[in-house]
Amino acid sequence: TKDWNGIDQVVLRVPRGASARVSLHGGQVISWRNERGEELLFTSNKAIFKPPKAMRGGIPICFPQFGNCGSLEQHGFARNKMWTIDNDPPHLPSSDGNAKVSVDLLLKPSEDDMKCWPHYFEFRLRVSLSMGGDLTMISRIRNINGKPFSFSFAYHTYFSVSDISEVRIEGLETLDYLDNLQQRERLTEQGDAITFESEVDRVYLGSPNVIAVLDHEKKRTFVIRKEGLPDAVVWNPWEKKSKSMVDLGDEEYKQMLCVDAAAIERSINLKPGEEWTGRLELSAVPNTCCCDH
Ligand code: TA6
Repeated sequence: TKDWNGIDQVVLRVPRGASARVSLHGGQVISWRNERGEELLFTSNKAIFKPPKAMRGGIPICFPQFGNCGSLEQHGFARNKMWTIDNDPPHLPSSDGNAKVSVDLLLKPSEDDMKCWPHYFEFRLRVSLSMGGDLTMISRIRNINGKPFSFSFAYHTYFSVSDISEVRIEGLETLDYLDNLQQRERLTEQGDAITFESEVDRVYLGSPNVIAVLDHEKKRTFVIRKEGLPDAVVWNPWEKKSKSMVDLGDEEYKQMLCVDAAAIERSINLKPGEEWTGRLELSAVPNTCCCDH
């Protein structure tokens, strides 16, 4: 299908009705719906659909750099480039036996990109996106016989929540984190769950591979399962920062929460011929009970 600027999108739909939609601009997932057709990802009403800028929301891919700790644009170039569909992807057995629909997207270097990152011509980034009961993204980055290079990576996931003040994150307790609001100072999480009363912008280090985002009002829990992604970014801009963002409504911070499976603290280094894999599996399950425990 075509999208807002005539840019190709791929829609994955499973018989039970769940679906996902990914744009070839940036390889960005821009919609993930459950079997009842409810949208599970946040997209700003003021999102700017104007390539090369990434649209605010969904799941932008941050590569080869997270944030602005490097020489490249914020979060690297991958989310601002045109990707292609691999029509003959390597077959991979589905991990849980569920019927899945999938698509493989490729980011290949282009002539004019080679200037912005010395290794641009030496890597291939493949994202295998599949829908079963859950949404699975497997990114594979290969150094195709160039010089060794290193990178950081994140699935910059915008979850749709009913009211940020009714949301809690479980699984990051006791971890150290870098606080982007305090010059990336290294602190330790004290709480028994993360709740939100103000702007939060943190990189949790060495996080476990399962994180739960509980939306009390929607009686829904997002379960994040990750492999090869040791860190987790938690971000909500809150009111003041939202007002300074042209592509985010003043009140929209209440309906969004970024929890990004990431590899940030320690860059990933690839020698020629080596490949890295970062796997993300998202599911949205009804809260078993609505009691606060
Ligand atoms: O998610 C962490 C973060 O680096 C925040 O500091 C904020 O800048 C956010 O990403 C959004 O970045 P973007 O480039 O998508 O506006």
